[in-house]
Amino acid sequence: MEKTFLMVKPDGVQRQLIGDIVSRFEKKGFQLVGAKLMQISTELAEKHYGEHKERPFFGELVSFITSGPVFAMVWQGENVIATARQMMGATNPKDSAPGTIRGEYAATVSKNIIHGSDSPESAEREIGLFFSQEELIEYTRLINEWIY
Ligand code: DAT
Ligand code: MG
Repeated sequence: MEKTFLMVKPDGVQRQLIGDIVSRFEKKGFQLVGAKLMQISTELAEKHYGEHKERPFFGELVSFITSGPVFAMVWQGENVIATARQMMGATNPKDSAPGTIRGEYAATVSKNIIHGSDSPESAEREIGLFFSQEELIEYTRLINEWIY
C-alpha cells in the first residue's frame, strides 16, 4: 500500500491543530503507521528541504521548521500521496481552496501549517529521513473492508 510523509509544522503545533489534521486523514480512510512529536535539527532540516537550497527563502525555511516541535507522521492508503496533497491545498494560502487545510487555517506561504511529500520518490526519501523501520507499524485494520 502507498505511503506518504506528512508533518504538522511548528505553526500548526503551536496553534493546536494536530488533532484536527490527524482527524481529517483518519476520516478520509487513511491509516496511520507512524507518528512522533519531535524537534528537527538544522542538519535534518537542510536535508529535508535540500531541493530548495538555492532558493532565496531557504534560510527562513530552515529556521522556521526548526523553531519549535513538529508532528511527523507516515500515512498509508490508496493514492495517499496525491490525495493528501489535495487535502493540504496549494502551497500559497492565497491559492488554496476553501475546505483544504491551508485554505482553512493558513494566511501566509511561509507559515502554511503542513508538509506533505509530493511524489513517490520524495515520500520514500522523507520517510527514510524521519523514521526508522522499527517506528513504522504494520497492523491490520478491520474497517478496511468498509473503505476499499
Ligand atoms: P510544498 O510545501 O507545498 O511542497 P514547496 O516544496 O514548493 O511547497 O516549498 C516548501 C516550503 O517552502 C513551503 O511549504 C513554504 C516555503 N516556501 C515556498 N515558496 C516560498 C516563498 N516564495 N516564500 C517563502 N516561503 C516559501
Ligand atoms: Mg514540497
